[in-house]
Amino acid sequence: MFVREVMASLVKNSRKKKTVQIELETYEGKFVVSAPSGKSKGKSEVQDYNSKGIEHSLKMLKVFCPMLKHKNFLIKKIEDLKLLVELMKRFEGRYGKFGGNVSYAMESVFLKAAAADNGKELWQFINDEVNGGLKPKMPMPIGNCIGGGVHSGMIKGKKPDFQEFLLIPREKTFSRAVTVNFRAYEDAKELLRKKEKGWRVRRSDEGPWMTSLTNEEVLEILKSVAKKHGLRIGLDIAASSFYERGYYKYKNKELIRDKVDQADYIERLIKKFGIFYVEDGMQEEDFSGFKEILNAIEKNKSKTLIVGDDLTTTNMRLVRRAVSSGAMNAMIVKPNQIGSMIEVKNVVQFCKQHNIVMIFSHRSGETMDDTLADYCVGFGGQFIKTGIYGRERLIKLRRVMEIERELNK
Ligand code: 2PG
Ligand code: MG
Repeated sequence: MFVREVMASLVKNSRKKKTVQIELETYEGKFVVSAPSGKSKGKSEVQDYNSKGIEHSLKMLKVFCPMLKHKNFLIKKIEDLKLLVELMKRFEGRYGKFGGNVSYAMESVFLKAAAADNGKELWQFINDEVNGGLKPKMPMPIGNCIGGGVHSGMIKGKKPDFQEFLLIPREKTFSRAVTVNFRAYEDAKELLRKKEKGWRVRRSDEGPWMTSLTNEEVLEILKSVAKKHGLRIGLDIAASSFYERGYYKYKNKELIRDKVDQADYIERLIKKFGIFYVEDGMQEEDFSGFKEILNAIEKNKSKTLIVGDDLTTTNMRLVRRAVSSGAMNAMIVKPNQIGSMIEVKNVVQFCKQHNIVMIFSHRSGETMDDTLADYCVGFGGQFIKTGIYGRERLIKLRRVMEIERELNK
């Protein structure tokens, strides 16, 4: 694969914040990838840009990108990114770190071009390597329906303490699942209007409805739309975001829970509302708290997914620890948490060996990039977590639908 040109620029994400975009031109065409950005980040995530900021990363890229021009890369599998990674590392040795968002975008755009060079789409290129080219099983979407926590930081006053109230279809096709989720999201709007005095249409970071109801009031709404549409319900508690010095500090309603109370509370909610999916139910360093919840649901023969996100940050060391300590049966994969596609592949293979369900996830700050969809299908993720509403979210859902159509031809 012969590099004709590589260019870096800054574009705005869904929060109107700057993020990096890399464009690569080869004889096969032009390829573009831009990086998403998180707000409720795990402590162990790699830094997204150089410690001097995104502008500094861009300055470094303006020097680095021309150095790639006219170079030839032979990329037949993900590991072949090594040459590119080495060049970046050597450059970083002299000028400081690019940051995980830069390496994510750079490696991804090279993979896209490499796929085309091999006459494949990105999902195919990865599926051929990771899944021996077998026809991939379509994921199901996990859609953010009602929001709270730090993602609703722009509203003053009350909001649910949990970050995301999620809808998870169980349909034969991905496209049907997307339609069902959207209908349920619209129904949730009407229920919010009925239940909350003075409610008006407002959406937070990833497109979910904003509300000042409590966690449990929102769960009642979710339960009722889920029943009507045959959906499962999920939560991203993002517990680290309201954990302070040993305690979970709830604001709506005001209450302080210690570790034992928190685990009990989550277990009770799972039972009461028949919750199928709980992400980051405990703060990110509490592997034993996660384990307590997982043990309790297994004792009840429940199939609820106990999901690590901030707990694991797509980092092999933490994933190993979480699995060996029995803390989770599912995890979030966000490539820019680790900023290395070789690491993502290692994590995926480890999850497959240990029957850990994989959820490929967007970030709260997103762009019009749909690479996540190809990664989810190619790596064999069982779920893709995005919003239900908003063009940066829909573009990823549409891409999965496109792949589904292609596969069913
Ligand atoms: C999460 C994500 C995406 P952020 O916590 O799962 O919903 O949020 O991108 O802000 O880390
Ligand atoms: Mg999360």
